[in-house]
Amino acid sequence: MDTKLKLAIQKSGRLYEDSMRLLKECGIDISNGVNKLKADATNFPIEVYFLRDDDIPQYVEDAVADIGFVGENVVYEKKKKVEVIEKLGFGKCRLSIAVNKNETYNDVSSLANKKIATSYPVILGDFLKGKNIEAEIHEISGSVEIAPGIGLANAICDLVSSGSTLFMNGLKETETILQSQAVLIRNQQLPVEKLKLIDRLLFRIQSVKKAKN
Ligand code: PRT
Ligand code: ZN
Repeated sequence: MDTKLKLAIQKSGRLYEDSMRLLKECGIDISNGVNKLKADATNFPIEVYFLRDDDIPQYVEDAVADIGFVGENVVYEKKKKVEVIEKLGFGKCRLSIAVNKNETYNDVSSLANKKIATSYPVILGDFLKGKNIEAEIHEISGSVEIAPGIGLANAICDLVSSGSTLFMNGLKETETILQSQAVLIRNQQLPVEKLKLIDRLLFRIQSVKKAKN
């Protein structure tokens, strides 16, 4: 059987369109089947799996998928054994700390003994540890920006792109703890035939990126 690369991308959401566009710009045509769990390329040995972004690092670590397109924020939060091989230039955002706009905030020490709501407890925990700050991390899965307004937390740590969500919730951004964009990740133990296919894909991705600069 011919070797095929198994690529995991987000099924729907902020990375879906750009992931599909990048493949197209790389000259890879995906036959968009009715069953959108899996699709084949017609002109490159690749098959695409459509998954929730949070699951992509695990699938790649387990070699269910060989490679994936996913946000660095998810890669660093999940701490799976995968290799980051290329920044893809889309899905740009930052993971930031924000507090009530009227709150005094001098520097990270202002977070000491505060309660911080986030969906990124691992990255936030590492950041606070690195700064020697003791604070309580309150993990919530969504609508993080309303936490200070309803008295659930004193601060939040969440993804920001335009900043309008923070603004609309009366919050101000005080620290950026991670700059993020979509990246190409790969399993750490791939056979040489798959590595060769990744090199072919990577060459095309880099050409697309160069053409845009
Ligand atoms: O269903 P699934 O689990 O796959 O999707 P999801 O809902 O977890 O993720 P999704 O589609 O919202 O985001 C996918 C990825 O896009 C993230 O992991 C980031 O890598 C990237 N990305 C880029 C963003 C943003 N920009 C972004 N602005 N992800 C989320 N946001 C949210 C943020 O959480 C906040 O609620 O947008 C809001 C802030 O936006 P602004 O423009 O108001 O600042
Ligand atoms: Zn998700």
